[in-house]
Amino acid sequence: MSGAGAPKVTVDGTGLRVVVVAASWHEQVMDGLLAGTRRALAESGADWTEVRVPGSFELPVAAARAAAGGADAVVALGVVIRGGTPHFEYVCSAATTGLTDVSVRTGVPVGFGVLTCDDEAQALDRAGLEGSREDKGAEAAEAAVATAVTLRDLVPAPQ
Ligand code: DLZ
Repeated sequence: MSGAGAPKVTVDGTGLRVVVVAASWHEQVMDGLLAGTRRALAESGADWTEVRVPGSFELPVAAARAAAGGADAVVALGVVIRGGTPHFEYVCSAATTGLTDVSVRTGVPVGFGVLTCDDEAQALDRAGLEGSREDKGAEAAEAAVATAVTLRDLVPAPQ
């Protein structure tokens, strides 16, 4: 998927409570994603907390708990790099389907900051590090905050 055409999203997230759920595989890339997310959340004015899980497979359950606990938005960060077995497809599919399910079922937007890459070079290029072409951690945070603001102003959340 190309990053071309991405919008520049800036919103006022003051008063929003955001939970960042972050996997732990591929430390250097994760550090970049987390830094981008922190930067974007600070710029938006939102308050946030961070929780770490072992791998991207564990992101949906952490996101579900955050949503049930009253978060206005969740940002999910992870890095999955293709190996020589079908494991890659299973972890990517579980993370993607699980996070989609959490957002649709709970009405709490989940920013999708899970990189699914063929190799580490692709991941580094999207990590928001010096020399990266893209900053997917920031993009995921901006998307989550923007969607939370849109939903808040659209209709009250179901009780
Ligand atoms: C097992 C595994 C592998 C092989 N690769 C990754 C990866 O590239 N990125 C990631 O976030 N997690 C990986 N995992 C771990 C799984 O997500 C999960 O934590 C384990 O299967 C334990 O449930």
